[in-house]
Amino acid sequence: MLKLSVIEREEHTGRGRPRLGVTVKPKLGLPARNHAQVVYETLRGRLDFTKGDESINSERPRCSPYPPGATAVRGRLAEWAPPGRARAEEAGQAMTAKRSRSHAIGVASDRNLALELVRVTEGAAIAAARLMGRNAKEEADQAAVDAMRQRLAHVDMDGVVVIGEGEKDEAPMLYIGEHVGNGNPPRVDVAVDPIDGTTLVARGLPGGIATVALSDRGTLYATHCAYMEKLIVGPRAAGVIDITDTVRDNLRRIARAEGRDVEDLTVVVLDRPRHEALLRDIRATGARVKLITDGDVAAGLMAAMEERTGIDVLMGIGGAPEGVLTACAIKAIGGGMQARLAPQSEAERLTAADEGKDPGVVLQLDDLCAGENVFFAATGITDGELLEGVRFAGSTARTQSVVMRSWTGTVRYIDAIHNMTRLRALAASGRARMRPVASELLVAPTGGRRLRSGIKGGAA
Ligand code: VTB
Repeated sequence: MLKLSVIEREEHTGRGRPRLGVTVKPKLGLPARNHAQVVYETLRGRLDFTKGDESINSERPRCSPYPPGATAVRGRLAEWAPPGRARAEEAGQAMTAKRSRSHAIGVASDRNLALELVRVTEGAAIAAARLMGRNAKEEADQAAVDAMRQRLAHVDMDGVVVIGEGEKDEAPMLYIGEHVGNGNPPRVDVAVDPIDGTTLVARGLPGGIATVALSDRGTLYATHCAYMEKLIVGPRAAGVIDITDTVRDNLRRIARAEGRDVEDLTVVVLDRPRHEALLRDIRATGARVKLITDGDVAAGLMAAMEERTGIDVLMGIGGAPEGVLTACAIKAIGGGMQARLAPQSEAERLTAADEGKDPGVVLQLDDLCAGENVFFAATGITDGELLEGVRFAGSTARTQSVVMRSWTGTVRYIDAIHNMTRLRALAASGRARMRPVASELLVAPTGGRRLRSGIKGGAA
């Protein structure tokens, strides 16, 4: 016997009646064809088919009519002949439309995609951490990319990489424009940095993280420029920053907003020759300085989460992709961020010009990330101030991650223990849906390629 749950919502369909929906529970285990038939009859009977409360792909394959997604049912609806192919196709489209609405990213379904993304960053972090301190940046990066890509494929989303490892020709995986996810709604822009701080990981230094962000399709700032000037603060000072103003005046206003003296502020800056004048200006105000060698995504997060980290401001020029990723997290934290493209070479100036972008223009947080539904996840690779790194102990790997969602502003820290013995066994038996990549399972890596587009690094 069929078990259907019928829901009534106050919300209207726009056709003069309330939405009256039917959910056919996947756990019933109906084969795709029978499931399609029930959905079809539901739609013909003028009910709305809804499936918003749970991830179809999270159902156990044995029970689910859907694997590898709702495509099977949609396909069935479209091909199902009686009582008329056209109507069946119509029903198929109706179902797709309903699903798109009910899966509006993170709102109607109240789905927190960041909780799914954390599995992606955990995998990348474990894979990269196996190669910590080997002075092998490319191998570590490759391992993180492999793991991240493998896991992204299982996320219920129709994603396009906007911030990635570079151009398709240079980066065979997670390249800009690559489609990721299983193709189901929601439609999202994806920003990835499988390792922010490859040098840190290669040298076993603190602060390397794996990170991913998602935002509604078309809402992330896309550029091929490599460098960006950034000014980041926490929520209390969000309204007082002005990247076009002097360092002194910015720090004075930030200190006032924080209810502190300028001397009490800590400003984090990438340790680069290009920041000589900036550092002089900061030191002249009496503010404290924290220099980092790499990893300005984590540093930007720390500046925005000043309560927890003791860092109040991030200033200076870092990676542009890192800037967009950071902006996604700042949206959830509620901090303040302004940026400007900061070309460091003639080639980069030409790139900006080709894109029709003026490096003088101030980019506000919403220019970098215009989405209302933004999800961010990061997992520590090496021990850092923001996150602990991966710890291996016999058959387990421990990870620490932070996940954020802009809609609610919730920030969660997630400690996880991964049973590598069991994962290894599942991988060997072919029963793991998400097969761990070689380096996660301590299998010797096969050698890597440098994936990231090579435009950075030419300048001081
Ligand atoms: C920063 C840092 C990154 O790039 O964004 C930096 O956070 C900027 O580029 O970890 P330069 O190193 O050329 O200054 C990274 O170091 C990653 O490449």
